[in-house]
Amino acid sequence: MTAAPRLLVADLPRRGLMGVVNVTPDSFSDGGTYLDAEAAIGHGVALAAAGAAVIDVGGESTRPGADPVDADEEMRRVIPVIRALCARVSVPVSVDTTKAVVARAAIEAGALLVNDVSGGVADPDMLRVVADSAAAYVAMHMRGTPRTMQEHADYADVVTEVGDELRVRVDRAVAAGIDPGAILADPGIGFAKTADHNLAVLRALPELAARIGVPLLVGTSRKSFLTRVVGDDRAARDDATLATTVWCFEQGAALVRVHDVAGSRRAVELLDVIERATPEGMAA
Ligand code: PMM
Repeated sequence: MTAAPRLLVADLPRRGLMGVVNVTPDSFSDGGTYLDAEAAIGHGVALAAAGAAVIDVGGESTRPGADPVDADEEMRRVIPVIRALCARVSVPVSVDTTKAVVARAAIEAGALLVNDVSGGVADPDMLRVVADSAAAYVAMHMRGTPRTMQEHADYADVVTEVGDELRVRVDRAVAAGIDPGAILADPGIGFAKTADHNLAVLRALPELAARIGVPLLVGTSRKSFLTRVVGDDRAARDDATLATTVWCFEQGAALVRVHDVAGSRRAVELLDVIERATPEGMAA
């Protein structure tokens, strides 16, 4: 029998923020900044203090065209950071990996959640490792690999196809023994999708959630499709990210993955205040 999950999606706060720690030389928006373990640990501690509900640690860049990293190098990057963060922060730590051996080592180091951008497709052992360790699981949608995914950005109806493909991945995770209450699905903004596909998916988040049947995690933070609307400078990308974060929460996302936790947290607090406001104004 599989053990009870050590983290359920219901344990996370409503409108939770997943703060990103990329321990990579080449990630999309913060590559190279936190390659040093001490810098990465300090950053994770700061994200937790700023109000992150989960700290997500990744050691392999998933930007379009990125070269793969072998498991030993990935573990060398992320395991010391995960171990230190688990000792120093009170929120759950997740590992962003597609490799079962990395997931297993991360769970042994204290990670409670495995964030798999391949949704169990890249490594045939992944779902079993997650199930055996009673960790929580994020099944993300992608086609191909980060190196090839943009060649697969071809859909007749992106919302239906992403929903159906994700549903299959979630069903496989449940069949492997992962508790359905410990699974999040992620439509994979920017993964095998054009800017138009990303916008169509964001527009249809409630429909996607209904199709898939588990709560959604969404990651739009600083992604290049935003530049199509707001232009390509860093401040504009952060402004656009915040708008999409608020959109995702208002459309029912359970968790949103962001780089700027402090700014997102302020926006979430405002959403909470507006929601609780009475006819007289701010609730006591
Ligand atoms: N995006 C990136 C990496 N990991 N994981 C999930 N679940 N969802 C995402 O959208 C996602 C991810 C790429 O962004 P980064 O390189 O800026 O971290």
